[in-house]
Amino acid sequence: MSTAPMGGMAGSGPAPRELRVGMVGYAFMGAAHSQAWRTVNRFFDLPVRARMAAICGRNAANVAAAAQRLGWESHATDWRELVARDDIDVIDICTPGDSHAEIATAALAAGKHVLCEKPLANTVGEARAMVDAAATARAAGVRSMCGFNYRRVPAVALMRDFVASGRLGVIRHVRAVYLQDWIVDPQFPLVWRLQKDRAGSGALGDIGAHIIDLTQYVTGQRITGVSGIAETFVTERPLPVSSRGLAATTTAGGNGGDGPAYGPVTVDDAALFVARLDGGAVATYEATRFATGHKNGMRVELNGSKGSVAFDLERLNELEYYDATGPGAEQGFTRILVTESEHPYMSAWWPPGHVIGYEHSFTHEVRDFLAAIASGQDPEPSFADALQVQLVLDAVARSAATGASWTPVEAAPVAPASTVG
Ligand code: SOE
Repeated sequence: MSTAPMGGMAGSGPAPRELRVGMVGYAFMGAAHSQAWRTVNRFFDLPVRARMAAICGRNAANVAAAAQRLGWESHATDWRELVARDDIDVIDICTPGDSHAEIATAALAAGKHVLCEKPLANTVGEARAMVDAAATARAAGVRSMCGFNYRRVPAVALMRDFVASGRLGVIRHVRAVYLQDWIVDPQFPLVWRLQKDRAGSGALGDIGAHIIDLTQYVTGQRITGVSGIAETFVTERPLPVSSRGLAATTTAGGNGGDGPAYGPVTVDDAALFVARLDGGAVATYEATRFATGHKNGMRVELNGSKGSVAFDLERLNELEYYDATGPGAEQGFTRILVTESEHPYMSAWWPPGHVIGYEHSFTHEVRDFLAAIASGQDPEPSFADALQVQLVLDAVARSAATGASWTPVEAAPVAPASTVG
C-alpha cells in the first residue's frame, strides 16, 4: 500500500558501518533530534549506525549538561570545531534560522552530510546559496536534507499514497491550517522566534512552512501563486532574561519605571493566504500563534473528484477518508487508525492500535536520511525542495506587505438606531 520504507527489527545482517553525528543546537529541536539518533538503529534495520559523537551550543555549562542528558559523547561551544573534526561525518543543524546557511555551506564544503531543520533559511538568497553548496557537495557523494519531519508521520505518508494511487481522483481543494496559541499572553517574552533577524519570519516561516511543504508533498503539486495577509497582534513584549543586547524600546508602564524592558516584535503573529497549485488545485492556508485553545493544531484536508482525506496532527495516528465512489447511502468519513504493519514505518514499532507520537516522526526522518546516505541516494526533501518552500514564504510575505490584491469593501451606510424602546 505504501511506498514509504518499512521497518524491521534491528540486529539482523552484517555489522553496520558507523556514521558519526555532530549536532548544533540543544533546545527543543536538539532534544527531538537526539531522541531520533538514540532510537533509529534500535528500531530500524539499517546498513549504517548513527553514533552520537558531539553536540554543540554556545553556553559551555548548558551544552555539557545537554550532552549528558541527551546522550552525546562530547560537546563543543563552536560549531566550526565539529565541522573541522575528521571523526564527524554528519552535521545536524538544530539552530535558529539565522545560522543555517553559514553552518550548512561550511559543513558541505568540508564533506559532511547535512540535515538542516526547517525552514531551510531566513531568506531566499541564503536558501539559494545552500542549494548551490548542496549541488557541489552531491558531486562528491555528500548528501543533504531539510527536516520537514511531518512528511514522516505514517498517516501523512498514507495520505500521499492515496493521492498517488488515484483514490481521490482530481485534487480540487487543499485546505491547510497550523494553529497554535503559545504567545496569546502579551507577557510572553520576546524569544528568538519573535525576532526577524533570528527567525526570518513568525508563524509564516515557523509553522506555515510545514503546511506548505506537506501539502506540496502529499499532492505532488507545487504552489504557483499566492495572495496573503499577515498580522502582528502584540507589537511589544518583555525582553527575555537572557536577551543578548536586544534593543529595549520601552520599560514597563512606559514611564521609565523599573519594570521589565520591552522590545519590538518584528515578525508576523499570523499569516493567511490563498494559493493556486500547478495541478489545478486551489488552496487556503492559515498559520497562527493566536488560535486560542489550539496547541499544535495542524490540519490538512484534500478534496478530490473521487473522495477526500483529512489529517489532524493532534490525532496523528488517524487519517479521515471519504470515498465518494461507494454506494451513496453508505458514504461518510471513515477514521483509519494508521497503526497496521503495512502502514508506512509502523512495522518497526508496536502491534496495531499501539499508537506512536510526535517524536517518532524524527526517528523516521533520520532513518530515511541514513538509508539514503547508505544507498548513495539523495534524501528528500532536498535543499532544492526546501528552496521551493522558501520561495512560497517570500511570495506570501511580499503579497502581505504590498497588499497587491487587497480589495477594500465599501462600508454600507449604518441604519439609524431604532427608536423603539
Ligand atoms: C513552533 O512552536 C514549533 O516548535 C515549530 O518550530 C516546529 O517546527 C513544529 O514542529 C512545532 O512547533
